[in-house]
Order: sequence, then C-alpha cells, then structure tokens
Amino acid sequence: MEAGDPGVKARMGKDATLITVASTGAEADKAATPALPVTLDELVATAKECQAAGAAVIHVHIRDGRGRPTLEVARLTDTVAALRETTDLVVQLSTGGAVTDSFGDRLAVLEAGPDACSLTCGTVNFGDEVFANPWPFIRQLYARTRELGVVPEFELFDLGHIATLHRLLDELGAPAGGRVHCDLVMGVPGGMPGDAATLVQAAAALPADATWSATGIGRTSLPVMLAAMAAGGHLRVGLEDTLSYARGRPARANAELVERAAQLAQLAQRPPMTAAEARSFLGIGG
Ligand code: KMH
Ligand code: ZN
Repeated sequence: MEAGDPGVKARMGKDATLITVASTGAEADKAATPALPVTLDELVATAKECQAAGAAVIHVHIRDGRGRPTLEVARLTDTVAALRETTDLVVQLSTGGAVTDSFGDRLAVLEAGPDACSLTCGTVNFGDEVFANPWPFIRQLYARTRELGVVPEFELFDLGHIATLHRLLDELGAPAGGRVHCDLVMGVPGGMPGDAATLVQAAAALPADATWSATGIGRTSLPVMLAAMAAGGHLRVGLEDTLSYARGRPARANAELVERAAQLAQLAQRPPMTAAEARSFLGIGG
C-alpha cells in the first residue's frame, strides 16, 4: 500500500476499522480501578497488548508519581519516546487534560512532539464540572497543530461542537495530514446522549469528507460501538471511557475492550487497521 495515495486512503476508511484505545484518562482512580495504567511501565505494557489486540492509535493521558493527572512536558516527551520505541501505535496526546488544567499547560502538550493530539471543539458540562474550551483557545491550539505538523483529532461532545469545527476549518484551513478525522464522544453527562439516533445526526452534520470514530461513555459504550459500525464509523474504546465490560463486571484490562472492538470489526467485515495503515489513513509521516 502506498502512503499518500488518496484512493487507497479512501478505500481503507470504508474497508477497515481504525481502533483507538483511550487507556487511562484523567478521571479514574487507580485505587478503585487497579487495571488502570498509570505508570510508564504500565502504559507501555498496555500499549503493546492493545496493539496485539487490534488497536492502531493510543490516546494518552499520563499521571505523576502519585497517580494524579499531569501535563508535565518532560514526562510527556519521555512517554512519547517510550511508546515509539516499544510499539508502532500512533501516539495521540490529550490536549484536554483534566478539567482543572490551564489553557497554557494544555497548549504546551504539543511541545512533547506527538504524532497526533485530541482537540475538543467546545465547552461542555462534564458531570458536576465544566470542560472549558472557549473559541480563542480552540483557534490557538488548532493553529499550533498546523505549525508543528501534529495531526489533530477533533473531539465532539455535542452538536454545537460540530458548528465550531466548520468555523475552524473555514477560518484556518485543513489540518496537518490533510484528513479531517473526528471522534464523537457520546454519553458524557452534559454532552450529547449516546444513542443511535444522535450518532446518525452528528455524523450527518460533519464536513463532507470527514471521517469519524465514536466512543460511548459508561453504559453507552456498547450501543455507540454498534451504531458506529453500522453507520460506517471507526471505534474508540478503553478505560478512559468505560470501566465496565458488561453490567456489573469491571473490565479486566484495556486489551479486553480492544479485543471486543476488533471482533466486532471483523464481524462487520471491516477488520482493524494496522498502525501503518492508520498512519497512511490519517496522513501521519507521509
Ligand atoms: N479529561 C477530560 C476533561 C481529551 O482528552 O482531549 C477531557 C478529555 C478530552 O479527556
Ligand atoms: Zn482524553
């Protein structure tokens, strides 16, 4: 397969499934969820298992020595290096961080030199908190991804975020890598609900050539995954988004959630993309 061939990339998007693992997040607590990878060694082990299970992208939040979320650039830089040494996964750093992180710290994440980053397109109520993403910050962050050649994934928690995505592309142009790839984050208390009808509406409102994955938070994980496959989307799974494998049964590991997503992708006759295919698809390093 030739990287950079638009025909190949388009076919790959329809014939294969991009699986992202969101392994850690900023919210879950290691004491309550022992399977959560919070040290670098745990993250690397998780990444290797998830690649073997069918993931091609890892969405990364890191923790400090006490297991608390951090955006320390030196630690992020070491994390990117370790994941590159031990896996082929596309390394996507979170610029969302935790709801308490400053805009300056979130912007500085890009200095750690990832392949890709998340970029949330609007403010959203987040349980009892607010995940703040005002327009000037979104614009500044997006402009910096373009300067540095970091491929953004547009995180959309609500239909209004899609309007902001259109505005961003209209004002600043196409992203690094050329592909507009989005993630519908559904079922956050305060964001759009995680159901099939909402997913179809959201996917229809995206820019014409955009590709997208979807993730359902908590108990919306399964309905969103099934709806995303039926609607031609890609998948994000992992302990950042759901701590359960089934009702009343905690997930044993991120890889277990990836395995199930990969089985579903096989069943749908759109098998998981390899990491190399994902790089070509997303326009990373091409
Ligand atoms: N932790 C949430 C407040 C992202 O990674 O870009 C934001 C979040 C989104 O997880
Ligand atoms: Zn995240």
